[in-house]
Amino acid sequence: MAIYAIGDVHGCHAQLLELLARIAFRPGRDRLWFVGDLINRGPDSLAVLRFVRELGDDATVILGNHESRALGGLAGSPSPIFKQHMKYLLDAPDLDEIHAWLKGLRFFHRDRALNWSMVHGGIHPHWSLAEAEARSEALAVVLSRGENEPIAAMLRGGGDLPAEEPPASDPMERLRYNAAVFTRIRLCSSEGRLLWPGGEPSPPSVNPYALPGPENPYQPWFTRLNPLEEGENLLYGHWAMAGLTLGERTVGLDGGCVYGGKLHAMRLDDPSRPVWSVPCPRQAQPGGD
Ligand SMILES: [Mn+2]
Repeated sequence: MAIYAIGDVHGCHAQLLELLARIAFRPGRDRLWFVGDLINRGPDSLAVLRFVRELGDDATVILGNHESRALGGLAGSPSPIFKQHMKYLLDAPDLDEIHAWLKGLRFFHRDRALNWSMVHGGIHPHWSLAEAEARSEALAVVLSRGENEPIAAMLRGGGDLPAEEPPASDPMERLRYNAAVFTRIRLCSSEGRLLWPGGEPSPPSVNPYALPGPENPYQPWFTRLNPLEEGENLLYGHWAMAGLTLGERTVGLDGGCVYGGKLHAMRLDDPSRPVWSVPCPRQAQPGGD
């Protein structure tokens, strides 16, 4: 058995199949980890969803901000822009099956035997992996209950995300903050305050999507991370403008495939961490989440 992690696919079905051919993926024997954002922006999100879902136990998938947004929209009253972006999903004859499958996915995955964890955006630098697991479970409970109102509130978008964790007296906003951290975190101050795109006014020099310069008060979350438990490693996606980021303990796998970059796979159960990459044509303009 081999275990491969795959970066943000964003509907690039043909490139996913090409990458699986490149790694000589063996269904029923090998395992695939997907860092989230299977869907949107690219040409064939529905084919990617169906393909990955049909992999069954061969695939471990976590929620990206795009799947989270899909779940939030399906639970609430979808905006016109949501209906436009997600028309392929809303019109799909197998929407109910896909929706049920998405609701069963987690925001964070940890494999203690492999010593790898996986998240789409990241974790708050002050959290331990155990704390991230607990927070992810609390979110999964709300999804598994299947009640629309709390799911819509928990996964609500908007530019009003707080820079710091809301008080315990506001449990729903806490859940919403945790879901946003898992799927969308990028920049963090030395005090642990988060910078959200469209959120509180950021220093004019900060592009919330790009890697900041060294003088910037906001730095990537993974550079401020508490030391991970001995031997533990953390895999993430989401940061297309940073591209493949091979850190010692953290690995960023989003190669911006949908923006004309690459779709990457990395073998997790091989200490040399080999990487395979497939180039992709540009299907969308960079910028945004
Ligand atoms: Mn993303």
